[in-house]
Amino acid sequence: MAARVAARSDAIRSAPTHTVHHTWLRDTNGRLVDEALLTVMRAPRTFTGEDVVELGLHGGAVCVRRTLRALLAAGARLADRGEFSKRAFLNGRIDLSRAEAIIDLIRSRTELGARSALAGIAGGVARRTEEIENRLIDVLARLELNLDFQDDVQAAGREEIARALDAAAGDVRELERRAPWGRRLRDGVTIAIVGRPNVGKSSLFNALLEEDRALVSETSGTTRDYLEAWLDLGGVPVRLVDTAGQRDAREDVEAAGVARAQRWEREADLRLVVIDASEPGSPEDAEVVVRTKGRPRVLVANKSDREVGASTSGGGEPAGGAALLVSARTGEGLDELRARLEQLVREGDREPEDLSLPNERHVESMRRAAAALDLARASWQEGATEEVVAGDVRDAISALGEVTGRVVDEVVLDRIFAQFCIGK
Ligand SMILES: Nc1nc2c(ncn2[C@@H]2O[C@H](COP(=O)(O)OP(=O)(O)O)[C@@H](O)[C@H]2O)c(=O)[nH]1
Ligand SMILES: [Mg+2]
Repeated sequence: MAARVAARSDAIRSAPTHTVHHTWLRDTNGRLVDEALLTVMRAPRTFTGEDVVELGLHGGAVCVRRTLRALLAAGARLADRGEFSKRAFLNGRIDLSRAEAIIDLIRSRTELGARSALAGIAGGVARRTEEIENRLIDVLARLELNLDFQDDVQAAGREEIARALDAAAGDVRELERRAPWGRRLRDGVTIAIVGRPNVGKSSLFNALLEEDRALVSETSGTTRDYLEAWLDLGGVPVRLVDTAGQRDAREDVEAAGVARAQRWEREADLRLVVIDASEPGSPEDAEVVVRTKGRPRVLVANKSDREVGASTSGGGEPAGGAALLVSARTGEGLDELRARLEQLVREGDREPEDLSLPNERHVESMRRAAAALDLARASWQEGATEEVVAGDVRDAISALGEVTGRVVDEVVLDRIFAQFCIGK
């Protein structure tokens, strides 16, 4: 196919594997399209395990579009989403957990997320589950053997099998326990900045991002829609959302913004509730504090640089007794705020040393494997027959086999590869 658009097509057709060739690309009408470097890689040592040609083009969207058009006219077709990875999987070049880790790497938003994805591509999760599977296959073999032996050997064997089942269940659960970190790194955590107008939400948004993203103004109701940006807090990708100040809106557009702010306030994983330190006793501040009570939140009193009561009558209880005093203007308290947010998004967890982190699909398989192993242990202790216990062990092995895709159904495959972008 590539030879149809490339000059020196004979040389390219007969090129040895893993060689790079300079060439000119022409469309079917013979018009020059681009100058390119063409890499020839022949099966089986390629990503998909099939013959592959890669084109290195001059940058720019136009070159790519023209080359693509020429290739399509010459009879090529566009790949489906994830088609290359799916072929690699079907040809046995990568297992399913590695294919998923490729998606994780492409989507990663923090250094830690990328490191974890790379650990997955290197086979971290796959190796652990395969190792447990192998031990369980040994247990199966022992169960078979046990049937053929006399009583004293059998007694020693019984104990060993019980221990092996215990250890396997323990190891599966240990892997499963890392799942929250996997979820955190893959999905990120959403923090919504909420409060009444003019308390400094947008100023804090900018200060946390260390860039001027949101408009800041003395005029109330400046932020109408919401704004979002990604932030790295201790390795966790955080989607920070700046919302419109909540009040009885004067016009439709603002009312729509307030409705969105309310939705963020309800649905975010964590709320950064901002009140004005210079206006203690503000009834609107008291409202947001009460409204967000009992939900994950950090209360901050902003404008700590200003004199208290500068613009109100003062008096009454300060709305946020336990609020962290900060100033978006001077930066006071921001390090502490960052540290507090970081601790909350990590839910107090230190990151695991081994960054091979199972995803939700893996966890679902691991739960079933652990449950089957629990059954096997219980039956074994109660003196069930080898056949019965072997059945449970086989269930555990096939559940674990879903992680690498050794045992997997077509629907699951389609769902996984549909998450890829085209060209991967
Ligand atoms: N003195 C002082 N003024 C602030 C501080 N943070 C925000 N402001 C001012 O308060 C006004 C409203 O800020 P803005 O971030 O737009 O508030 P928002 O409506 O809650 O998004 C602007 O005039 C800001 O300059 C602060 O820490 N100290
Ligand atoms: Mg604002």
